[in-house]
Amino acid sequence: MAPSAWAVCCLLGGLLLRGGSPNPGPSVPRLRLSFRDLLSANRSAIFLGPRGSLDLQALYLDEYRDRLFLGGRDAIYSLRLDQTWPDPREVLWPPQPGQREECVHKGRDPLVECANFVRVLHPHNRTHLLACGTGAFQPTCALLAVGHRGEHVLHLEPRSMESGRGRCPHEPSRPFASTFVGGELYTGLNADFLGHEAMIFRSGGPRPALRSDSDQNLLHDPRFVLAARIPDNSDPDDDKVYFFFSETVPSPDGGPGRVTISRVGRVCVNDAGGQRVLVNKWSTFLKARLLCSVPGPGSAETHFDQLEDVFLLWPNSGKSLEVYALFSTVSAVFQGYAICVYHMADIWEVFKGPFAHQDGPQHQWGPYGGKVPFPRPGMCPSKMTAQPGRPFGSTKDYPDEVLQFARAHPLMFRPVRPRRGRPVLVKTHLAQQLRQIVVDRVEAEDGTYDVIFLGTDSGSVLKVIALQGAGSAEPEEVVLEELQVFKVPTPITEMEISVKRQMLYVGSRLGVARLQLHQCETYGSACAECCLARDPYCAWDGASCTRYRPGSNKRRFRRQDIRHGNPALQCLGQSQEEETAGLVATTTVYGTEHNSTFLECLPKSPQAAAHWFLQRPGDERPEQQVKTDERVLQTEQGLLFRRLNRLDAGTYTCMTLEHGFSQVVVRLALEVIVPAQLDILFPRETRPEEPTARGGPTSPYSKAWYKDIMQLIGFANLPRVDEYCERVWCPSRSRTRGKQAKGKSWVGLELGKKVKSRVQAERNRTPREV
Ligand SMILES: *[C@@H]1O[C@H](CO)[C@@H](O)[C@H](O)[C@H]1NC(C)=O
Ligand SMILES: *[C@@H]1O[C@H](CO)[C@@H](O)[C@H](O)[C@H]1NC(C)=O
Ligand SMILES: CC(=O)N[C@H]1CO[C@H](CO)[C@@H](O)[C@@H]1O
Repeated sequence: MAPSAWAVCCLLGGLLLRGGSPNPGPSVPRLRLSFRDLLSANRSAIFLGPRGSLDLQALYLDEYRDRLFLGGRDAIYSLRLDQTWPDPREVLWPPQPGQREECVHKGRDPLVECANFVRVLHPHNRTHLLACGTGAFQPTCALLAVGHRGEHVLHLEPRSMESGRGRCPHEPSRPFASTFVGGELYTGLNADFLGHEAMIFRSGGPRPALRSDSDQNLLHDPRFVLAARIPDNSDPDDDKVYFFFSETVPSPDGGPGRVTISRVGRVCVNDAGGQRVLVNKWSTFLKARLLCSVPGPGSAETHFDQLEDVFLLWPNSGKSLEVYALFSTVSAVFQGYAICVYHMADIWEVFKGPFAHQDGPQHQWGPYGGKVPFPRPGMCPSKMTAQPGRPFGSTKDYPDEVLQFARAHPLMFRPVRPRRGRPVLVKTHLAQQLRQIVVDRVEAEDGTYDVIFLGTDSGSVLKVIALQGAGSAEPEEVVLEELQVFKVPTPITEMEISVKRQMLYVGSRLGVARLQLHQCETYGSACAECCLARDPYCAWDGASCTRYRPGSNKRRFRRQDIRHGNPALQCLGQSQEEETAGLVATTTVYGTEHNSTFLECLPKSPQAAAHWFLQRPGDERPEQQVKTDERVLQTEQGLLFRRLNRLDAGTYTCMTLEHGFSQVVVRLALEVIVPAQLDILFPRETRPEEPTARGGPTSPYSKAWYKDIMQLIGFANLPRVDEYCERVWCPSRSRTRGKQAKGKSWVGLELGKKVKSRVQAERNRTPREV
């Protein structure tokens, strides 16, 4: 299995690489905003608590009370969403006396494990939350008084403190999922001290606690990601709690070894266990595989089997719920991520389909072909089962035969396939890992788009759309923004969206950030820039780039084109700026013959491809595309002449092309100074200061004057290029940095003026032939 997986992975990697254009493709974020950019634009605000780090474990966004509750280390916080951020309340909740010492005594890490890490925060009733923490390896739950809506109260009810075993893991780090339904807490966790005993557990109500049967091997080393109640239909008796997780199971083809597989599992809310069989155990538990793979050459597929995160996109009305799932590959040699979308209706179909059956541990799995008893295992006691003459009002009434069958067949035979049979997005060769997913369905002028927010392990959030092509074409990925939410690289562990507030709440171990979903003015102040941004939230309103609101009466003025991002069509005559785009001022720059020189052109968007055109002096023909060769190189930052020739003189125009829209970025008139002129211009003692003493002894005009550009252009040296430029050649850069004047020569402008006046003076005095 391993070698073929290798081959497929590498092929996939290759295909994906080749699929992209050599220019920076759309998977490069069109806009990158740093931590500082976000803060200074009021796009984000951050809360790290009074000690500079919360050790955040749980986040509960309470839109009813307009509050954000945070579970940290030995503390819980409440932040008001409707006030100037953060206005916090804090309640300290350390472990019970003696527990910390006991935890250390049992050999646990005093810093990382022996504290009360609050991992559960759920609404209990209108005035209280249920909170559970690891309690230094003795899980504890308590009720937290938070007050009515409009109050900002926060305190623990001391008398409500009770054991949290089965309701909260012992450790802060182990994957865990929980949900609170009808006064009861459903958890998917490893419930024992050693973390070996995986189970789905229900507790907290008047009914006896229910758990999964540990003899039955229902769960194999699971990593729980999400638990949620999802109604099947309008009959509340049919309501189920769904669990999303990955597990490591014995190889399904009976071979040696174990494989990771992702699952959706479910139990009925009204499951009461069996009467003689499965007493106080789940009698309705079923699970199915969640498939997310990319077809490879032949029949080989690359599977994304490790579930990282799940987001439930609730429909407005009438439609079925959509499940967005973020997966990663399990392979040690190939790191890739995929996002697959599942219709809830397809998940229900799989649970209605055949059960998986295995004749023995060494046998292949197949569909169960025999008779399935009634009520069909997995069915909740409801109107369907309580038919006249069939009095199944509770799972306790189910015949033993049904419970035995359920016990032996917890797995469905068919996997759940994603919408369109493949991922909406595949990401490989990423510098970061992806951890969290949140999706917002946005109405735009030309359709509805799902904007995907991905939390990375380096403290940033990617904002992405996947454009579905016609027919079977691969979806096109557009990375709209990369937002560095946390100052230091730290994995993002929580993400919640408030559509009402148009905010994303992003948590890492350090703390939590509030991030606006969009800030349209950041894209620029011209129609073309707004259009090229292709952000479904934003449109050109005739004067600026602003939030697009469907159905508003200003609608006919709105310009937006998410699918094609074509400003030529959208922005015709929309602003002065576009009409005068061809009139970018020409800047004169100088280079010395036989030396290297560099003409810089920094496109606004990394997705734009730059092209250089040259108009030679006295040439009547229209400007020609610059021919590059060994001597003249085009780099991502501009045009590099390794050795300048006097015939290189002329006017260079750098144009960028993005979605068929071309824009003049910079226009530079290059004058070539011949060496003889220089010696006259700068007698040795009055030459400009040499930044480094690297000039060879034979060079009459030091090589250091230009420094070795090749070395500077090297990728690793990029920051140094700017620094160098700032210090030596561009003292006036900050003053001249205009909207369009992004280009500059390595000969600084001040210096350029000086040279020019000297050249003029010398020309007047000396014979032309120098
Ligand atoms: C920053 O954003 C918040 C939330 O949108 C808003 O309440 C606040 O007034 C803004 N502050 C400034 C200075 O713009
Ligand atoms: C919520 O539950 C707590 C504890 O059971 C109780 O004291 C409180 O009165 C309840 N609040 C409401 C509004 O029912
Ligand atoms: C590196 C390089 O080509 N340096 C040249 C710079 O120009 C002078 C003449 O002004 C040449 O002598 C150097 O060799």
